[in-house]
Amino acid sequence: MNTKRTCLAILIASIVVLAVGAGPRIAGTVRALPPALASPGASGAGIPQLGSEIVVSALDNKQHLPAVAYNWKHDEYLVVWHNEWGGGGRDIYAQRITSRGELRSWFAVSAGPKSRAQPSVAYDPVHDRYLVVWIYDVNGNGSDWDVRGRFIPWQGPSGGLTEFPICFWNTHQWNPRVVYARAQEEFLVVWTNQYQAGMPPMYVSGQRIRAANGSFPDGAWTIANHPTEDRVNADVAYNLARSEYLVTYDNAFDIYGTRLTWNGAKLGGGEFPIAGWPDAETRPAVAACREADQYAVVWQSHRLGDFDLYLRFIRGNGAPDSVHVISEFAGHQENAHVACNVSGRQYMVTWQEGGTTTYSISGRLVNPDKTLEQGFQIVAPGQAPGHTHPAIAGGETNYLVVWEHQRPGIWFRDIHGRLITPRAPYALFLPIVKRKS
Ligand SMILES: [Ca+2]
Ligand SMILES: [Ca+2]
Ligand SMILES: [Ca+2]
Repeated sequence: MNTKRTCLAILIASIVVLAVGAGPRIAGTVRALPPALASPGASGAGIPQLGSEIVVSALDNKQHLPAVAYNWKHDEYLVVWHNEWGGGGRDIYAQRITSRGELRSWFAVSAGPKSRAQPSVAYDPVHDRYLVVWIYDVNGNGSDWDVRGRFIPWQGPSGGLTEFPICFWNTHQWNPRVVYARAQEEFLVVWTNQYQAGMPPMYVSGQRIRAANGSFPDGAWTIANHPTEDRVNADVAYNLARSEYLVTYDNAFDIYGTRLTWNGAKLGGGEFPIAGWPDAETRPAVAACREADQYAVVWQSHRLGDFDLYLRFIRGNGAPDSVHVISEFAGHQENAHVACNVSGRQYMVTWQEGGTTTYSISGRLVNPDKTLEQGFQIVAPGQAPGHTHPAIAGGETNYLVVWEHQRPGIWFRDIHGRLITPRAPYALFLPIVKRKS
């Protein structure tokens, strides 16, 4: 950080401290308005530059739940999603997109007669390939869902790298999320388990996977459970500053987290509350900015009849930090997702925003120094239900946001995206030193 930027950061920090006053109260207390509400655009960076809308996939089917990862060795993104055929079968597809928005190859990650859905993807620079994970309908009748994965080289799938089971317990596995741990050269996959009988409650498990060969250093283990409450909607971030993880989830009412060492041991006494207001807080997403040794957790809160979005910083050592409003406008702000850029210095949050029938996609840049830029619209509402379930990855010069796009007047649903480039003076992407691997 140069002198000018250091001074700017100190100035911003001073302004924020003045504006904040008393610290936020959150877990288990009456809702106090979070501190950053009055300071949008604190750094003066303004609305970022939006690239033109990208049609990621427009097959004549229903395409759902996109996820995206950034590959800095080739300066491109890989978008994955599940494609629902007219007959109801589902497959996992992928599309490469350069950081300039050019489409590269399209391919199937996993396809066949039994459904595959809910993909997640992470990038391994050492082997220059991705791990894509998803759920798989083992019996083809919905009676037992598993987690599977496949390594995908950067240019596309290899016949020698076939899909493999990650969890095949006879309970249901849902919503897997994968993250890459650079120091260990491992992936961590987390997911939710559900007994077909409905009890015991749903709980969150994890599995470490060696990036070199797909082997498991340990068996799967329980990250979060409770005797009478569910633990669901798990997400995970890896903080390279400490080689640790933060796993976040909800119990349908509040947001919780558990920090893990690189080998999966629980830190700081295990589960801790992140948001415990009287309203229902659900669907957390988490990212880590390693240069700040910090996590950002976003979630939706159902209050006064609609959803609002909030963010809490968690320090690398696990200390819960300040709470900020992402959006409290009328209507629903929901299904938030967050990413840090590849230099580890800035977050971006994206979400779906709307009323009763149709949704737009919005975004907001969030700085680790706790300044928030003003929110902006990424795509306007379209044909109901419009634009839903956005996902984001941070690159070197921009972020890629992708979402479900309802094609007007027809059953088909596509995947669209847009590149978001932050503007100076908050030039957080310049200049960074290219790492070796
Ligand atoms: Ca299963
Ligand atoms: Ca609550
Ligand atoms: Ca709202």
